[in-house]
Amino acid sequence: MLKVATAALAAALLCFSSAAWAESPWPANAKVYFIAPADGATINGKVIVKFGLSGLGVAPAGVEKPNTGHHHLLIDVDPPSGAKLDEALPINDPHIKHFGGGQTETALDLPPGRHTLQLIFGDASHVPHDPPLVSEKITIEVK
Ligand SMILES: [Cu+2]
Repeated sequence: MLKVATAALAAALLCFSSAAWAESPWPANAKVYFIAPADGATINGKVIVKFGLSGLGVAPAGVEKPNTGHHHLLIDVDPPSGAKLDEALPINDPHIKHFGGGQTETALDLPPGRHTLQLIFGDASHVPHDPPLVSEKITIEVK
């Protein structure tokens, strides 16, 4: 009897965890963050942005491998929300940069003034998924 109950419980847990997996493909400990620049930094010239990632791996766009994806940089824009999270991030949007080659840093030419930067991770097909894996949003001042 105990064995049957244990097996039923194990089956129920398995169902539950695979359902949760379908909603969020990102591991619970996965994290994206900025190594540089620092929040509030004032920058002269090119903005060197370094992307941090833990709990996941980087793979180029188009490479389907579990627990991998590529970085996207949101410039002066909020992350998508709702149903948009299950669609590919737009390719030709000047506010969204894809790093589909698997890059982990970039140099930006931004006009002088205040800008916000935020990272959002996407899968092989550029889909962020719901809930999205995003970094904190940082604000920088370009001279
Ligand atoms: Cu992409």
